[in-house]
Amino acid sequence: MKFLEENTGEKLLDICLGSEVFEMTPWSWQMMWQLTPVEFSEAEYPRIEYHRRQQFWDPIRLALFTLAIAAIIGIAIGIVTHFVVEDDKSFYYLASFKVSNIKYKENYAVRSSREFTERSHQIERMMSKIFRRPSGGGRFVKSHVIKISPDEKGVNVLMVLMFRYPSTDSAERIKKKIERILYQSLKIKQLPLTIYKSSFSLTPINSKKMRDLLNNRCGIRMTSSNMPLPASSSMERIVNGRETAMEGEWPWQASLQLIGSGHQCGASLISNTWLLTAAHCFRKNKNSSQWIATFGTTITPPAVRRRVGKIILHEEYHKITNENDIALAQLTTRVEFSNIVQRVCLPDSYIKLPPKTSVFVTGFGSIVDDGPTQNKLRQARVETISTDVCNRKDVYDGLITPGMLCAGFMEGKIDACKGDSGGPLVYDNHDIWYIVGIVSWGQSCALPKKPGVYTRVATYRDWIASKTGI
Ligand code: 4AZ
Repeated sequence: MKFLEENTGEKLLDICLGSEVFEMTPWSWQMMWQLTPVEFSEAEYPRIEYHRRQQFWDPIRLALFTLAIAAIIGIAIGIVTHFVVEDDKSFYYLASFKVSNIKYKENYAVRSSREFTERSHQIERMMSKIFRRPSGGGRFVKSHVIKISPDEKGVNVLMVLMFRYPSTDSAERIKKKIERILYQSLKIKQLPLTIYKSSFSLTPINSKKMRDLLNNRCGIRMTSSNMPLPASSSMERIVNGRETAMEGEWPWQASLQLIGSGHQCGASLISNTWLLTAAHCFRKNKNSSQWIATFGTTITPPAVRRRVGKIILHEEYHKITNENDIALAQLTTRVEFSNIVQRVCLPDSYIKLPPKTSVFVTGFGSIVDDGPTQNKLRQARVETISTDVCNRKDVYDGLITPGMLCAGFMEGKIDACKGDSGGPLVYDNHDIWYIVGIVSWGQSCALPKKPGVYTRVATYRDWIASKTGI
């Protein structure tokens, strides 16, 4: 007993907690020392229990226990992945419904008309109100009206709705969810438009059908992510700005290149054959057979490449004053619209952007004054500046004519630069992008009180229509 007391003291416990736990029981101590079995005192019982528990972990039990733990961890990871990391997929639906409190107007048939634009924005806003609920989990992405047609009780609306749900979800199940949300809203929400519930139909469509339907629409970006564009940092500019995050973010951007000399200017796709650019881009060379246009976020490799068949400069372009710095280039073969290549919308001549409106400029131009062309497309958010301010003595001292538009910041830092010329300055109107400016000129790049000067596209809307029919 004494011996055991000595050998089952702290020392034994230490050993038992170590790797030799199965060997170092009181029994094994006893065997080791060739002793006869002994009785244990009351005080020893807990310790004996402890050792029994250790024996409970025989190798099979240990293996089973490990397996069970691994399974639990696996399931937990699966659940977390499902809810947190689950790959979201875009689901598209074609919705059609009757609205009773809209009287049909003839101009609804003209997609570029003010009537169609305003009415479809109202309908799209209403859809956002219905689906962009706090509990909606950001599932609703956007909607676009495709057609407003007459109906004896008002108008018929055809529109596409885009949602993002986990890829494991089914289009039919999502359809039911969408219908439930819509019907609830029709009952409880004060909506500006009266939709007949019985007229509402929703059809799941695939991304190709969605593209086909929206191809009739300009200025739509179909980026794989629908994350909003991050705000630009205070130091951002195409000079020092950020690269475009993904393919398809600026699908109308083209690079105009002289065969053998590479990128010269930017340009914007306004139809499947026409590019809008700056007249000064062709000062060196007006021979269309020497030019090519590429699309995609990198110059090399390009996503799409086309030859240029025709170049039209504005008849009144003045290289000294930079007035009417606008030109058109026609591709020899049309481009297929896709997620990567799309046309931008042309603004109606009535469009007027107030000062300090956020607009984006994109291009492959240099990031320092007189620097090299960038292979990866860059972008910067700038703000419109009123012509009055831009014509101030300390700014451009009266050089800004009605066909020009200033954008940037009075403190400088963010600007387009050499090589961005001819490229787009675009404005986002309810997810539809309009080209409001063409990079034209400026005193150096990103200097204080010397913002970028752009060709004001709205001024030339009729000129563009007269040359292209668009
Ligand atoms: C250029 O030389 C150029 N900062 C383009 C834009 C600006 C200045 C110069 C505006 O093509």
